[in-house]
Amino acid sequence: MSDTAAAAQPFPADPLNLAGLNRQHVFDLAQLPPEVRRTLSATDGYRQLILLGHGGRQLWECVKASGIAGEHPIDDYCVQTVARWFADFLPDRHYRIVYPGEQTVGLQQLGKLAGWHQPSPFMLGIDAKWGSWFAYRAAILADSDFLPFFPVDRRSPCETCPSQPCIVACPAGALTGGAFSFDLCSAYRLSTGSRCASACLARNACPVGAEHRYDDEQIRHSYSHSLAMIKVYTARR
Ligand code: B12
Ligand code: SF4
Ligand code: SF4
Repeated sequence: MSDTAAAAQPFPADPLNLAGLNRQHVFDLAQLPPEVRRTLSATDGYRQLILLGHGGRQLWECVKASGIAGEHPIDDYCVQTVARWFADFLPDRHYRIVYPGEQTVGLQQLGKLAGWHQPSPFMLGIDAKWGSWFAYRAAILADSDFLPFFPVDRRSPCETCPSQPCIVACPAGALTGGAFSFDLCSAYRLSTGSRCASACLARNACPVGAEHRYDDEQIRHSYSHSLAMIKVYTARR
């Protein structure tokens, strides 16, 4: 057995999977490119970054079952779950949750490194299993000794998607011309009678991972948050 294997601790994935945090990736901080590392701010004293995400509907079910209410029930639930996971399985390890938090962690860049993220025309990451129905839920600095994970190898479904129904489905034409227009998307989402106030028709039209599409309540919840943020951005301009 190599020194690395002897020092490595097993990654307790099952409790995270049960809690709906069913995507996990461990990075050694030393392996991360400087531009990604910079987004984590102070990393002194930590060896690893643990990236947790969810795919599909289970997380929302867990959040509802937890009874956590408030403005950010998913984030609050995830922070509590991470704290419990460390207390139960890594009680002697130090950790710091950098996402959710105040700073903008490069989550999609981390997703690219983990193999979770392939670009889609509507700017969300996509992969062949979950489609776009996944998100990043926690990024944690830790002085853990897990074996770093290998990236998952899933090709971009967009490269072999002949009719690209997402592009056609966007009522704002925000995906035409080969680049996403945040301005067209936002203007349409904010317009009176918009069909995208609480959903993205392009995302809904993508057939990949359609069985993992969030339920309507979760979609409404998330999209009303992003619509509120778009209103704030627009008011500042
Ligand atoms: C700011 C932000 C937004 C802004 C986008 C403004 C803008 N033009 O960047 C707003 C509020 C509009 C937004 C909306 C949504 N977002 Co958002 N957002 C973020 C956030 C917090 C920061 C992105 C950022 O600035 N990164 C820093 C810069 C330096 O990185 P970057 O590599 O240059 O930019 C990347 C992203 O910004 C992205 N990007 C650029 N423009 C846009 C525009 C949109 C609409 C989106 C989604 C992404 C995106 O592509 C870049 C290349 O990787 C990230 C979380 C994070 N910490 O990364 C989530 C994140 C990108 N969003 C996410 C999601 C899911 C959404 C929504 C679908 C949420 C919802 N259900 O409503 C909507 C999109 C719907 C829509 N059409 O409006 C997910 C994507 C998951 C995935 N599968 O890839 C992320 C990663 C959050 C998470 N916890 O998982 N978001
Ligand atoms: S509809 Fe096709 S091009 Fe659009 S996101 Fe899905 S796989 Fe990619
Ligand atoms: S939210 Fe609506 S306008 Fe924006 S990209 Fe999706 S379908 Fe197009």
